[in-house]
Amino acid sequence: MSSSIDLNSLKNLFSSPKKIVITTHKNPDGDAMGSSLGLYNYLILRGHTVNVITPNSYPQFLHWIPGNEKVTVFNKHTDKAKKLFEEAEIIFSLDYNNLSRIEDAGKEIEKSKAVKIMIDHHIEPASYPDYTFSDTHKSSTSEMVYVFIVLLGDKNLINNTIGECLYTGIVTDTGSFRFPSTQSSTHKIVAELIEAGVNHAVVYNRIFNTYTEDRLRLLGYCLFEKLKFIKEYKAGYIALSKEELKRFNFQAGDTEGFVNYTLSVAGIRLAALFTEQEGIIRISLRSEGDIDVNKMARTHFNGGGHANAAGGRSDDSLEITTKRFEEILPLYKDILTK
Ligand SMILES: [Mn+2]
Repeated sequence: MSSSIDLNSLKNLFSSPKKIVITTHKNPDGDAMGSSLGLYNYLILRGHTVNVITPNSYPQFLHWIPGNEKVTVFNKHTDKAKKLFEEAEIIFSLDYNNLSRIEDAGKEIEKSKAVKIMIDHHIEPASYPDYTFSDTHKSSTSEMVYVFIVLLGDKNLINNTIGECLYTGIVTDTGSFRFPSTQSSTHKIVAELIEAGVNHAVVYNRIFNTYTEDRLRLLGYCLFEKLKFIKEYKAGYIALSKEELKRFNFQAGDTEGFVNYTLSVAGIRLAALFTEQEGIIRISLRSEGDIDVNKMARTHFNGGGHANAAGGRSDDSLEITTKRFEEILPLYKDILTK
């Protein structure tokens, strides 16, 4: 993590009870909720008053995480959230690097005089926080929250509750420890979490074995009927219209992870998923090795993320957007086909 942090001033900040708000990115995933609630459960043990604010709601399979009842969803309970922001003395930004990632809640953070702390692993962090813990090599923000708690001298406070939260973020953001971002430090931290009492098999079941029948059938439909390969460029994609999503009673989060199946085919190195939601096309990109989908998302799809996992959006139709995807492939021919 960044070495420019004045650790004593940071420790001092938390030495007396504070009103703290923890925020995380739009469409919160396992790492967003796991890191936020892991930090929440730690800070309440230290005697602080803590609330978590998400820009919008998040999938049901994350609702079991300890502390979930203390989460305020900004676009549902805006007045309550605004009041919490107003009263906050410390505001955390977890798992995002820029206030644009939290939409309207970002304006409240801009206005606030609270001390701002960012803990995140996405590239190019914005400069608004007073303290920035940014490490793009870390597997997950949850791993960084573990290190943050240790830095504050409180490793002994990491219990089963905090552990379950952080484990959730690590296991989801590493694709169950298979993505290249998984380091030896990741496994060492997980070992510590298991020693703190985390039952990883139970947590795994709560996260991954929670498909609805509709979601499983939507996956089957994607793989059998919708997956399109452009083998010349070692690429493949799935595109789902709003009518198709409706047919399977689509709920937010239902297509989470679907994009990865395309990469499981031998010889395929670039995968995309396009879904027509809320009047825009949402795009997920995944790649293998040195194919930089963060750059691709930034250049062509109003997005960004990590080198091997990024997202974007398009205001054009599903047809035009997938056509654009096919048309840009020749630009990356050398890297895709090497
Ligand atoms: Mn993350």
